[in-house]
Amino acid sequence: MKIENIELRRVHIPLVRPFRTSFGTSIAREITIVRVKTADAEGWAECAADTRPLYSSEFLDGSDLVIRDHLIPRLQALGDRLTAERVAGALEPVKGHTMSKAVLETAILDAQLKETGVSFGGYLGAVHDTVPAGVSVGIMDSIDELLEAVAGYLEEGYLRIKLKIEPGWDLEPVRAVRERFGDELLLQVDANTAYTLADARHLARLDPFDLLLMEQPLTEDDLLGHAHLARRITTPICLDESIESARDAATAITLGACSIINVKPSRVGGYLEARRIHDVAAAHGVPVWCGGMLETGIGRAANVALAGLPNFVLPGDTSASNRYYAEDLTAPFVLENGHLRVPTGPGIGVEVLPDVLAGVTASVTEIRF
Ligand code: SMG
Ligand code: MG
Repeated sequence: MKIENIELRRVHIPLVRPFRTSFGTSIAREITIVRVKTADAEGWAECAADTRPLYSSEFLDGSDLVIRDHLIPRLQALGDRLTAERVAGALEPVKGHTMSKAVLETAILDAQLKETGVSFGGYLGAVHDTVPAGVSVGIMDSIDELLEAVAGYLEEGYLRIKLKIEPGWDLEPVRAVRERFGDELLLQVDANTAYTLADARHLARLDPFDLLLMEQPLTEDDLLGHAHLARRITTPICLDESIESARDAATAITLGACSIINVKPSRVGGYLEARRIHDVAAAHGVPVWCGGMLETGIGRAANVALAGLPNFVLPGDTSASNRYYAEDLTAPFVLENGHLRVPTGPGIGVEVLPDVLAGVTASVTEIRF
């Protein structure tokens, strides 16, 4: 495959409402969108790195620099031998930086699939036309505000609710949501590493609420801590931040550190590694679901395709466009009976809207190949 140029575009898009997690509040997404141009196609992807290194060590300005000075030169060195399947190997000598690697592999894969007329879902092995949608609900100022937000999402048709938790915002919001919306509601929590093993007894107090899972209670490199915690609570533990590769997944499962995995392609270096995690988990009988990083339609399209694979058996954080943005960068993803439709067109299967993109663009850097 011959690339003509790669464009790095910094965009700034306001969120429809602030999103608060245990590590901070987002009121907008400032991200880099990558466009790969070949003679016959344009491939698109978005980088999940946030302006601050709080979810993981990666952050936007650092990511742009790594992409420009350390990753793209390694792809240029491949010349015409470059394919999406060769990206990860070429970038392997660079340690870490999974989000920066993922955005390049994804944009190149999109261009490659568009050249050959294959959809992401078809390439990855999706077996479903639609995928069930959950929604991630941020930490709020009051329980009343939370209940109102959850009620609104359930009215829209969301099939599962995830509550962000932190010390001081855990038992009460979970109890309030259970009492108000009943035992049938699919409910889970995400701590984004806010607890320590010393909180085990406190976290066990969530057990009676019959949660689907507790996501990433402890810090990301504490697999052993999660394994200990798993023996002290009955709520299944799901790992997010801890899993950056299929090897991590195999280790965590073998240690008993998790019994469910949140798969985010951006966190693990791209869709090829994400599919390997799906496969490793399936081989162990461990269910997975597709996480989210507040993606625009560009990233969402590929995530929804991934969520169509057979072992994605739990609803994902793959919500509709209007959960995030008043105006998305693609035609909006909409809920249909609580589901999103897997795009079927070539590549990511959605078109980027040029006028909307131009309106949110802060700067563009073009790198000739
Ligand atoms: O895309 O709907 C979404 C966000 C889902 O909660 C979500 N993501 O830890 O799972 C997670 C968080 C990380 C992003 S917070 C800005
Ligand atoms: Mg998470």
